[in-house]
Amino acid sequence: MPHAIVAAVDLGATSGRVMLGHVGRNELRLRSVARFPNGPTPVNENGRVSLHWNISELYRNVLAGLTTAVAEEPGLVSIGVDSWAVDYALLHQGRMLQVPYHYRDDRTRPAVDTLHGIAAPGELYEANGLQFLPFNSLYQLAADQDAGTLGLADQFLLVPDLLNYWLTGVSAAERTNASTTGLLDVRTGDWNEPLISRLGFNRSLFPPLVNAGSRIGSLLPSVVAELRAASPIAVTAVGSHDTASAVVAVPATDEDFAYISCGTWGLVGVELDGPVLSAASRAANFTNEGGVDGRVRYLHNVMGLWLLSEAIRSWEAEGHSIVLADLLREAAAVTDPVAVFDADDQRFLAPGDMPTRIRACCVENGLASPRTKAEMVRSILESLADAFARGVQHASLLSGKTVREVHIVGGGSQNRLLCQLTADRLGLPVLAGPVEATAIGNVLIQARAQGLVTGSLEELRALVARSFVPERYLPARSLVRR
Ligand code: LFR
Repeated sequence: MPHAIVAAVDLGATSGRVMLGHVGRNELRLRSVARFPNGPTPVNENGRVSLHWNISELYRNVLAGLTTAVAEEPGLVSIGVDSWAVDYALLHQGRMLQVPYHYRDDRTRPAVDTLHGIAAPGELYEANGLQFLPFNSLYQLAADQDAGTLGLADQFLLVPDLLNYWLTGVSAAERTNASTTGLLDVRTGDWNEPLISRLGFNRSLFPPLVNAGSRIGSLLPSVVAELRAASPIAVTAVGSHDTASAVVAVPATDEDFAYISCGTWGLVGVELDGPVLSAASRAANFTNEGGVDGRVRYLHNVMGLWLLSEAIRSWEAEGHSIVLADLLREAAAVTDPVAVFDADDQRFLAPGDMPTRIRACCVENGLASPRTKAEMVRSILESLADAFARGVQHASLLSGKTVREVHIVGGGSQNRLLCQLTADRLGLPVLAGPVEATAIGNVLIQARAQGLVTGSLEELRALVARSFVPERYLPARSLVRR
């Protein structure tokens, strides 16, 4: 039975990891070889606090992780990189011009209005099918244009494309992630040249598009030396948008499923063969992002575990020591009703004091503010579960797809209270796990490119379901509303 080893580099907004995947026709095992923290670095920019990714530190950690991977498995045949979406580097003749901005930086505010003056939101939706998020790359590019940096650049590389360029010297734009720029034609999946030129961007900035599963190149000799690799290693394009990789690894065995990829964000939706571009879909702010194998990830961004992690960060900054497991146990024991606030409220996007913002949101909406930490956590989880349930219902209604079960994958699948509350509010079974869905999806697409596994996404998902059996949460009968 053929069997091989590939490495997944998976970069999330709060942590990155390098994982080794052992894959054969009936085998799928992953093990972590490196984990490192990630997050925004605040920097003074003319009196404004700007937020950036520490990209060279991230890359250093990736190289160190890959060095360990090669030392442990000298037969490693391929590497694939995924990360969060929308953020990018601008380069001139291969030289990075600015430290990439973090999508939670608010520099796009004026640019959004300027850009909408050129292309109205309805027209943009018709062209790119994306939900409005103020950080979609096209708004960031408009901000860079106003700042004068875009004019200096000859290349735009999204974060995983930048890392692939540093590893191989090859510039390419992987399609699933490129779909989050707002500059792809939602119907053809190609760069939308008329839109690009109308927005005043130079078409030559954008590298050739490649599909997940294609070979990007070989490691540069300097990287081979750094990793102390003795045999050739390919760099393979995977679903380089982390959510695209996570959706590949949803362990669905029934085709009538919805998914919630829950980490920093909660990405709630269904997989479709074609986009939904109706006025109702735009009003509900649903997105048609590119999936692996030409599928459409029809989903909505819910604020996700960011609400919880940022609340904990605020409490810790005030000197409290927080043990997450204790906090979740206390939240589960809360019996009084708590506020269910709108987890989608844009005020929660930026870093900062989350409990104060949540209380303000409750007061403005006539809800009783949570009084204790346990009530605050319960209120966050109830509000997330509510937003998840609404997201699934909207996705089903707007796309016409039947949903009989809901998969929660990613870090949030470990949060038992959140899984149960979501099942209760939906009145549907929730299947939780795998936690490392993104890395698994990354590994599987490399393995398929190497010929170690074959078949459709459904076949890959069946392998995931056999290898990582999800935990089932049934809705509490008393709460079933539909
Ligand atoms: C999740 C994610 C979302 C995207 C957000 C910002 O990690 O990739 O899909 O909307 O981060 O890039």
